[in-house]
This record gives sequence, structure tokens and C-alpha cells, in this order.
Amino acid sequence: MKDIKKIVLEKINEAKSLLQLQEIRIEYLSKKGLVNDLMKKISKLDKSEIKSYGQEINNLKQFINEKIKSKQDEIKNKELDLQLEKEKIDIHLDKDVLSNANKHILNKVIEDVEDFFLFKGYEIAEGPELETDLYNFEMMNLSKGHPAREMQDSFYVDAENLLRTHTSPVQAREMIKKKSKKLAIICPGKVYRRDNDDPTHSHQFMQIEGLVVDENINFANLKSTLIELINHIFGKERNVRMRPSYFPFTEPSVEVDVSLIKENGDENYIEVLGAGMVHPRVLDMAGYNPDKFSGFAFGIGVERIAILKYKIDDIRNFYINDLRFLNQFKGDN
Ligand code: FA5
Repeated sequence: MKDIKKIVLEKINEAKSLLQLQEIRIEYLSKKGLVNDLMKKISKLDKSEIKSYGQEINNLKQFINEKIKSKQDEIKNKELDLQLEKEKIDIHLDKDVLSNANKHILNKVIEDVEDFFLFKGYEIAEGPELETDLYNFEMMNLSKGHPAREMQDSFYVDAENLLRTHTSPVQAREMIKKKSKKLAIICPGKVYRRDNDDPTHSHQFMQIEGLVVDENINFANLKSTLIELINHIFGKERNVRMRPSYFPFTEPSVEVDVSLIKENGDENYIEVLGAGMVHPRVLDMAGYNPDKFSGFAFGIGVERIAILKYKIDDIRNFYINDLRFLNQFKGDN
């Protein structure tokens, strides 16, 4: 019996599948199996030997059953592990997808301008996109019925609220917050106008407002700040044009154009910002004494800067999420 146990144990240990185990079971424990054959010999034995022989056979049967059962469990667990390994779901994002991600060029422009002004000590301010008539127009010296309101066709929500047409209302909001203390802020954000879309105009675009108020601010401060900014953004190879202009909230006022050399060599100018010395009435309405304080302000068109910097032929390209357009500006985040 000992030999049989040894042989069957070796076979069970070597078995690699449930099928092989089943074959061993048939060989030893089925009706025509070895254990049954041994059982049949019982009739030829002496009465005195029957009991112990029967016990040995039962013992062998139990031994084989137990070993097959534990090997079965072992094989099943291995198979389960293999299956789990195969079905494992990797919940991490593909690293290739991540390396494809890229900042939108409008965000790059905003961050570049922010870096320039943060270095000079300006603070970044924010204002609401749904603005009141009071801040969008009246505090900017555009009283109700002022003809210059028509320069910025507007989306009114009701008689007193509209989507802001420019970032300038942040000027008044920040001056009121600062309660007659000197300030230097910029404010990037979305603005909305009922403009007809064309290659350089959109009904929704972005501006970066700037405002500096102190005791001795003059036009030279404004001009040097703007020239320095444009050199920072474009390098020195672009020509800059400063034209007299009109805004009800600045006096004097200017508009600034930057040159773009076309492929045929022609030079084209695109307007990038409006600016000027803060109008005394705007200072006064926001609680600043215009006899003591002066200031300059500007409003930069973010898309226009991107159009010039990256030589984009149509402003609508920024918003349509076409990867063929966006992927041209991959890298240098
Ligand atoms: C203004 O919005 C003034 N608030 C700017 C300002 C601020 C002047 C502070 C003085 C002091 P204007 O409407 O010109 O001005 O717009 C400013 C800039 O926004 C333009 O120079 C242009 O670069 C950009 N811009 C204007 N309209 C559009 C448009 N429809 N689509 C894209 N960019 C535009």
C-alpha cells in the first residue's frame, strides 16, 4: 500500500490541469480503478486479515481523495490568478495621451503678459462676466444715452445687466476696493459684443485690462510700459504705431497697432490695444481725488496678440478645437 501511495502522490503532484487530475481519479477510484481491484481481493483473504485490509483500502481511498482535492484547489487558484492578471484594468491614463496635452495658445499669451506685469509688481484682479450697466458703462463715463455706447454693441440680459463688453469695469471695481490707495492691476477675462464675426473680429473674445493709479503718473509712463510689453511679447523686429483715439474713460486716448509682414513682403498693421490716461471723472466716481491722483489704463486684445505672434489668418481658428490647428503649437508650454 505504501508504494501505491507514493506512486499516486507523485502523479498528483505532477498534474498540471484539472483534466489530468480527473484521469488519476478514474485510474484509482473509479469502478474499474485500482482501489476497487484491490477491494475485490478481500474475498480471498483469511477472516482474521479482512478487517485490517479493509481499513487499509479505505485509508488509501481517503488519502487519494484528499490529495486530489487539495491539488484541485491549488490548480483552480492558479487559474483564477492567471485570469485576474489577464483581466486587470489599468485605470491610469495613457502616458502618451498626457504628453499630447498642450496649453491653448490664447492661454500662453495671457500667461506671457501676466509674467511681464507680475514681475513689475502688478496684481491680478478678476471681475464678473455678467456685469451691471453701472460698472460696464456709467462708472466708465458712459452715461445712459451716451452716443459712444454704440461703439460696443451689447448683449443685454435685462435693462440693467449685460455681458460685459470690455474688461474696463474692473477698473472701477478695483479702485472702490482699494479705497483711494495707489494701485497697479491687470485683469484678463472674456468679453462679449454683438460684433459680426470676421477674420479679426469675434462676438466673444478676451481682453487684458491694465490700470495704474498713483500720485504722479504721466503719458510717458504709459508709453514706455506699452513699448516694453510689445518688445517682450514680439521681440524688437515688429513696428509699432500709436494713433490718437477716443475713449470716454481716458483722456488723451490712443490705439496701438503692431506690424505683421505678409508672405508677399507687404507690411500689415493690426490693432492690438486701446489705452490712455484715466479720465478725471472716472477717478472721481471711484473715490479718487483727481487733483491728487492720476493714472493710465489699457485694454489688450488677447486674440489679436496671438494672431500677430503666431501668424494666424482667422480668429475663428482659436475656438473650433481642430487638432490640426492646435497641434501646430505643441511644446514650449
Ligand atoms: C476697449 O474695449 C477699451 N475698453 C480698451 C481700453 C481700456 C481703452 C482702458 C482705454 C483704457 P476696444 O473696443 O478698442 O477698446 O477694444 C480693445 C482691443 O480689443 C482692441 O484693440 C482689439 O485688440 C480687441 N478687440 C476689440 N473688438 C474685438 C473683436 N470683436 N474681436 C476680437 N478682438 C477685439
